[in-house]
Amino acid sequence: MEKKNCLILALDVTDRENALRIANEVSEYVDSIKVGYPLVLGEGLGIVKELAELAPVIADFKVADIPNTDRLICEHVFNAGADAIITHGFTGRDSLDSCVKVAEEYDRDVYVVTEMSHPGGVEFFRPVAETIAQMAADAGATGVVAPATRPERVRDIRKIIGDDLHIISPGVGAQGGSAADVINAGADWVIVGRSIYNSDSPADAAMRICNEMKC
Ligand code: O7E
Repeated sequence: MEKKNCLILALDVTDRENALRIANEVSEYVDSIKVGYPLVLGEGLGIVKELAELAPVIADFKVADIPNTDRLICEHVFNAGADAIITHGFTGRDSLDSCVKVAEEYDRDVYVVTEMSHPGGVEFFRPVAETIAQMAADAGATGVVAPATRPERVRDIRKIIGDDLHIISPGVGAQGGSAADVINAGADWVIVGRSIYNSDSPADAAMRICNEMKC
């Protein structure tokens, strides 16, 4: 993903018409569009190809299965036109290796969740987040997902992965995180959903976040 605006749109609307309208309105401000279960279950995987004409698509399926099933999911998603996939790490190194291998075959990206941004994200992830971050680096992932709601954790995780891996960071706006703070803490991109797609003017909302980050 090319870094221009440091902003990724989380497009969690559930219908095609709204998805394409919002994506069109904000495409000049975002480096990528993250698509997950809400939209794909609503409209099918075909929406990925349509959105990919506007911006690179990150498929957020938080893949968390045995290596063979992970492989099948990654192949489907990359064949559908996604530029990157998001996977969990707690399933272990062999599962992650499987995703990285497919991504290398397709020349696509893999991001691994470390600690999640919501309050419950500390319950189980906190004790293992650093270990997962180290595994992501060892496995050759493109980057990790770390919480914008806790910039200090982004700092901790950056220390572990060094400068070679990217950090993409959700939790800005609706979840209380600040885009500028988390970029200063070491994130490469913020992932923003509701503050943009629920706004009366998604383009203005996206532009404001870009201006705040001065990326
Ligand atoms: O709170 P919003 O509306 O700005 O949306 C945030 C998006 O990031 C939403 O799609 C949610 O599923 C996702 N997300 C988190 O909010 N927290 C996490 O810890 C992880 C993710 C996520 O997308 O993980 C993969 C990047």
